Amino acid sequence: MRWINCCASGALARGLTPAPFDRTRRALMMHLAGCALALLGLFCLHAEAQADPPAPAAPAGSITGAVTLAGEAPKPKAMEITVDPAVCASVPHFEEDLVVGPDHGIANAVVSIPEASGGAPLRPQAEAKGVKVDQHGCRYEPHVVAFPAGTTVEIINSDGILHSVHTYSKLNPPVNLAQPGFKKMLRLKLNHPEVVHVTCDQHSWMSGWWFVAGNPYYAVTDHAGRFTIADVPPGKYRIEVWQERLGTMSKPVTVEAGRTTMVNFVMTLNDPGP
Ligand SMILES: [Cu+2]
Repeated sequence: MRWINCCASGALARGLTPAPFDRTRRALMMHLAGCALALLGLFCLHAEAQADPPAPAAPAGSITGAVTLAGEAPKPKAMEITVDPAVCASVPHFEEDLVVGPDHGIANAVVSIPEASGGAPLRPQAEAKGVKVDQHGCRYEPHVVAFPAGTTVEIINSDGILHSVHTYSKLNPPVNLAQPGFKKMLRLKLNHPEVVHVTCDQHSWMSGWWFVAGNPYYAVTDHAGRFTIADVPPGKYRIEVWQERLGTMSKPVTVEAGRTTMVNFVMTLNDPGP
């Protein structure tokens, strides 16, 4: 018991001169009691400090809405499959660069919050999650996938024929990797936020997009163009939508604690195509 020794030696150091045994013992006992009280006080202070809860963070908000097309949607165009038809023509092929669903909703657009504008700082990077992209019937499933930088994409070859994974990117090193039928999976890590186009040199119609986000605040629109970005810290931001054919548009948004903010985008097709 080091503290008893410490207190006892403290008592002696304070000039308790050798005295009859009971005097010394009483003085020592009183001093020990003082030490015990002081220690108790310290414990109490410590316990109080531990019991003190941290200041609660403001509850997050969320953003929800829809991305729609102004005017009539172009009719989906079927594609002619000329290579490996036994496998590639096993699923229907339509151009997927603009997929419009009910109520003009645009599927496969990516809504994100690229930056804060005077609001709460955004976490720079989300925890990387496993992302899978399958090559099935010589098309990418899903056609558009979004994930945070630092994620490793698993590229599956469920077709069992030769594909190649040819990426077009600026910040992440572009690759052109053959993936023969026996190679069921390739892994590719993407460390930098940007939009990456993925194609296949064997099947010219194959086209996919990987949206590498710089933070956890993004969502891919569903078949009806709807999206939700949850758990956004309250603050002012710029929210942006990207669509492979229509480009990008952005607008300011204010997220309030514990509330859902509605944001809708109406995109315009300037080039209706042939
Ligand atoms: Cu291919």
